[in-house]
This record gives sequence, C-alpha cells and structure tokens, in this order.
Amino acid sequence: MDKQQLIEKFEQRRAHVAVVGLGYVGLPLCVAFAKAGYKVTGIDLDPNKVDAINRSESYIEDVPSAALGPIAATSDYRVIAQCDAVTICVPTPLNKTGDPNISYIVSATAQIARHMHPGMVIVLESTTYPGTTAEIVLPGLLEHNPDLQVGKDFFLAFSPERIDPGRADWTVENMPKVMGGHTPDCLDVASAYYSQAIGALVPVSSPAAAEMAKLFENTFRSVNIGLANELLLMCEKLGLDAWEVLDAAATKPFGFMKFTPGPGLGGHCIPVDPHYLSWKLKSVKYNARFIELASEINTGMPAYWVQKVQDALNEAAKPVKNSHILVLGVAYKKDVGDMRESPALDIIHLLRAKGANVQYHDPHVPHFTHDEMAMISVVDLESAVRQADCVVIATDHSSYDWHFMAENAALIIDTRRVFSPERKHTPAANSAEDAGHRIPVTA
Ligand code: SAJ
Repeated sequence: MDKQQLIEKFEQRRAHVAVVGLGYVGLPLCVAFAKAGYKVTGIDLDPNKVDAINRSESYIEDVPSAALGPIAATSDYRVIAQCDAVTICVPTPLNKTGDPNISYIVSATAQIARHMHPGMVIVLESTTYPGTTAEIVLPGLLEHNPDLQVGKDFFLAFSPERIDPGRADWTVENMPKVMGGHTPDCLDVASAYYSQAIGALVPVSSPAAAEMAKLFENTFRSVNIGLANELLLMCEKLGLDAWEVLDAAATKPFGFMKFTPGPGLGGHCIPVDPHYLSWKLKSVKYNARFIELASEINTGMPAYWVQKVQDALNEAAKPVKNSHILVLGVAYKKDVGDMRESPALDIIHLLRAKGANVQYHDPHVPHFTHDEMAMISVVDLESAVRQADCVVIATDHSSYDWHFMAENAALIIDTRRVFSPERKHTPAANSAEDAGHRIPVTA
C-alpha cells in the first residue's frame, strides 16, 4: 500500500490502529481513535489492564467504562501485522541517577519492528529528549527491516501528549497537537492518521522539533515555579510577603503569568521532563543552567519548610524531636490522588529524620508506601489536628475545613498560602488567639 492508499484508509476511517501503553495517555487516545471510527487494539504488557479493557472496565478516571466497548486489548504484539498505524505511549521516567530511562521506548520499538510491514505509520508520543525518534526508534525499526525505507515503505513521526488528568476543558480531541514527521510524506500520513480524531494539528519540520516543543512547555513551568519559590526566599530576606507581591504583580494585564511558591515540585511531568532536556544538552557539551538552577531551588523547598516547622516549634519551646506533626495532603497537587514525586514525601522524610512523630491525612490517598515509608491516612482528622504540636499544609485539597484548622491547630505551617490576611476564610487573628491557639504560622 502506498502513501496515498494509506491516507485514504485513514480518511475513510477504515484503518486498524494499535496503541502501545494503556495508561493516562494511551487509553484516552484509544477512545478518541475508536470514536473516529477506527478499529482500535490496545497493547499493554500488564494483563490486568488488558483484562479490564476487554471487560470494559476503565481504570483511568477521565475514561468512562462505556467508552471502552469497541476497544480490544492484548499483550500480544503480533496484532501489529494487521495494523495500519501504531502509536507508542509508554512511560519515560528517570533512572535513580536522574538520567533518562527510555528502556520502555526501546522495548516497544523492538516489538513493533518484529511485526511491522510496508504501508504503515508509527507515531511516538512518549515525552523524550530531542533526537529519540530519529536516533533510537528509527534504527530500532530498521534493524529488523533493513529493506524498508522510511518515508516510502513506512512512515514515522513524533507527536507529544498533552493529557492533563482531571482537566475537562482541554481534552485529547480538542487539544492542539504538535506533529513532526521524519520526512514530509511521514508528516502527511501521520497527520491523516491523527486528524480524523483530533481537531487541531500543529505541524512542525521534524520529530526533534516536536520533541523539543514538549520539553520546553514543561521546562517553562519548572523554571517559573523555581522563580516563584526563589521569590519566597528573597521576600523573606527583605521582610516582604511573597504572595502579596505576587498578587500585585499578577494585576499586570499583559506580559506576566502567575506561578506560586509551594512545598516543591511534584508530578510525573514537571520534575522529570526538564532533566531529559538538560541530559541531552550535556551530550552536546552545553549546560542548561536555568533547568539546573530551577531544579536546585525546587528540590530545596521541602528542607526550607521543615526549617519553618523547626523554627515555629522552637518559638513554642518545643523541639522537633518527639513532637507530633500532622501533614495535610500528600498528593502532588490539590484535588488529585497522584503522589508521584510529591514534595510532601520529602517533608515527611526530613521531619522523621529529625525525630518527629509524623502522621498524615489526605482524602485522596488512604495509604501509601514509598521507599522505606508505609503510612495510613489518619481516620479521625479533627482529633489529629487538635493533638498535633504542628500542622503542615502540604497540599491544599478543596475538601479541608480551613476554619476548623485555624481554630484548633496549635501551629500551622502553610506551604500553599491557604491563610492570608485578604482571604475570606482566614478567621480574624483574635478568634484564633481567643481559642487559646497561636495564630497560624504562615510562610
Ligand atoms: N506548582 C507550584 N507552583 C505553581 C504551579 C505548580 O508549586 O505555580 C507545583 C504543583 O503543586 C505540583 C508541580 O508544581 O507539585 C507541578 O504542577 P503542575 O501544575 O505543572 O501540574 P502537572 O504536573 O499535573 O502538570 C501537567 C502538565 N501537563 C502535561 O504535561 C500534559 C503541565 O504542562 C500542565 O500545565 C499542568 O498539568 C496543568 O496546567 O494542570
């Protein structure tokens, strides 16, 4: 099948497509391709995911089970021999050393290479460093198919994911989607594949440009969050309120984008993606200073807040050692249950290292194990707040009753600036003192 015949197959929605990696990126993509009319087969090595999809039981919050009906799932890559297209959505974490771990891309590529055939398109979506598609995926495919020519016999592109779990306004269907083809014909075919399911494609000149765009998007956030955290450190030195300064700066109607200080940088994207970029740049002997500096500031925030706890307890003539400390919220950001890279874990670890008795509460995280830590969310939040020598707000879930906290907590270290003079739910200072409690200690 030549390029035009393949394009027509997509345009007539007669294609059979496969998605490798059925997580928070791959599963919504399967649903979008099925809605477009393609025959969709999901491929994942996790038999639990495969079985759940074949039973139409969704395990991704944003994907309704009813949407899984038309989707078949398997762990057997041989299905690729019948497919016209394959999209790779496998994880790209960091190794313990902080270097990129593209082993999932490499193994998926090797499996696809064994079953691919002329007349198909392969799209990589996993976030990775510029050059991965051309330097790792393409050679991996050709190793098993030396007679095939990319851009003629098969087509190759990179298109970064922008899935934001829990977000309803921007979905996989309406999100502008960057697409970089290895050749112009690759771009044409990959665009025909995706445009039946996704509203707005943003073509760029190469897979590397698309890989770089994705990393820059999230590096932009990491650096600006680092700047906001440094603002906090600078304002403390100058005796200023960083949030007041931020709120004032944010009134600028143009040329400003508000980021706020916090407990540090959590999540599966922002703490990871910039390191893919700085690692690649080291290989070309360039030091991505902004990335490194932002990472240094962001990863230093848990220790900053633990020092705040120590200072506040000291003011109350209490050592950290043997103090009872309650950490509110261990998810990496509000109103989610995801704990990946959560700075709350670092705060708990540091407090424990100082000998504190640390408990946590999180309505979205009933229990967790992380390295040598295994903890269960306290059941009786109210008594835990009352008994704590200090409460640390690490994640400001919307469900918390902040009035109760202000009136019943002996001390509060507020990493999310829940309490501030101008915010409506801050009880007047005297009510906190009237209740015999110290006014919440905020940053
Ligand atoms: N954070 C701050 N201050 C801020 C913003 C975030 O301390 O001003 C912290 C958060 O608490 C969290 C971490 O940084 O621990 C990351 O926060 P995030 O808002 O970037 O949330 P993520 O990690 O879910 O980022 C995702 C990204 N989406 C994709 O990569 C597809 C990001 O590009 C989105 O902008 C972000 O969601 C979003 O806007 O929700």
